[in-house]
Amino acid sequence: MTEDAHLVDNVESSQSREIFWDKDVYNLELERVFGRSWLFLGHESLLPKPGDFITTYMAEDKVILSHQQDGSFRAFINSCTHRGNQICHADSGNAKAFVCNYHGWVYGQDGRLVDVPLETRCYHGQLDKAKLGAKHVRVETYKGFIFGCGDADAPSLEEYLGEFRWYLDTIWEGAGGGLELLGPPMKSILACNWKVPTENFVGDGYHVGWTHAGALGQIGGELAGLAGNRADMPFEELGFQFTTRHGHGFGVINNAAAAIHVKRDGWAKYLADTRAEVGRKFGPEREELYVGHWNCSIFPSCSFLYGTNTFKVWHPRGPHEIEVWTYTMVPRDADAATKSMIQREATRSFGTAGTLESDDGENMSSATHVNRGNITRDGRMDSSMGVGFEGPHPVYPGIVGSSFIGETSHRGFYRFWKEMLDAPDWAAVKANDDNWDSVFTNRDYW
Ligand code: UNU
Ligand code: FES
Ligand code: FE
Repeated sequence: MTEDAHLVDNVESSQSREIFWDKDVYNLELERVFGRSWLFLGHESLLPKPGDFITTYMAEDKVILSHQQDGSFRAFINSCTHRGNQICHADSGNAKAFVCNYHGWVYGQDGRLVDVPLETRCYHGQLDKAKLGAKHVRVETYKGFIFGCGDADAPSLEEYLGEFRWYLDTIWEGAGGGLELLGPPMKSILACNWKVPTENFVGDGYHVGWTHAGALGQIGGELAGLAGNRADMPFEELGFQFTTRHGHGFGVINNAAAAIHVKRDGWAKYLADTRAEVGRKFGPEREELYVGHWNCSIFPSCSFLYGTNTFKVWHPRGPHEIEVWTYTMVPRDADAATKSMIQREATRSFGTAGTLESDDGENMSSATHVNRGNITRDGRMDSSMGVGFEGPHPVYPGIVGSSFIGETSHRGFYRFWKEMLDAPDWAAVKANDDNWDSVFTNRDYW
């Protein structure tokens, strides 16, 4: 199924429609993509105190993320090692221990099995509690963002983010205060494959002026000129697209950070007040990125719009459905009024019932479910926009596409997705580190 260019053809820049529909592809993704990647679990700001916990998912696996007494974070599978019942049913809270509803087994904040009702009487001293703790997954954090990974052989989170940290630091560290996430997340169900929103956020600059034409016209401001994708729009000067080693990527619209926000005084002032410090720390190119609008995906299933400041996880629910979790991303050191203004505007535009969110939803389910047709699902999809108008750049890491409207970051995402499906283990992925970008052929573009 994966040994050739059938699912993803990097030369033709096309993908089989099976990638959105086929159950075997999905099962392989659970193992080889979700089972081996670093997956977003939460942000320190969502569980600030020892004992604080949140429950979330790593793909279809339920997990508890728990703030330890020593300040570190641990994550373990939210399923009792006795008869498999879900251990914790709360979304979040502060707990000394987690008690299973079914027979009362008690797990500590660290996931160890600490107490079993009637232990001596019924187990006759034969139960080895040390072996029956909840199953742990690796946890690492980067600038307050907490990720989990189910593969002991995966590289560290920092290596996994790789050169993409050069970009992330611009906003995840920014002028120095960093970011926090406002929760609890809004939750909704979309009838689509998880890769449709991921590819949309990683680099679909093409749909912005078309799908969102009405909303952009209403909002007005910097992006109103995109509405309708007219021939006279400032195409080359709009921005760039980026893709990196492990499929993470984004598109940027220059000078448009706050463009989707109608009420934006506090946020626009925060950016104006802090951009010079970002320029001093990170240089002029990243100062420009800091005041641009980003549509971004972190491989495989975490996306955000910087500037609009919506932050999303696409939890897969089988090949044809996802659960969308939506947080708001705000600067930690902004004042309370600015944070709540950003949260209101992010919710208005990209919350569950947001104006732009609902523009996208129907396309996403349609692009998935149309493939139920036997003739349709046999076909392919095209992502060739801007092939050759991209390449390695003297300043920006990874591969850089020449415009915000292109499919450079789609190609980078699917290139790595295919690499993960094909690779027997992380050692095989690492073996490609020096030539991963050879599919982007125009070495002299920049
Ligand atoms: O819908 C989007 N992904 C988007 C909207 C991206 C950039 C600007 C506005
Ligand atoms: Fe692109 Fe229809 S025009 S999916
Ligand atoms: Fe959109």
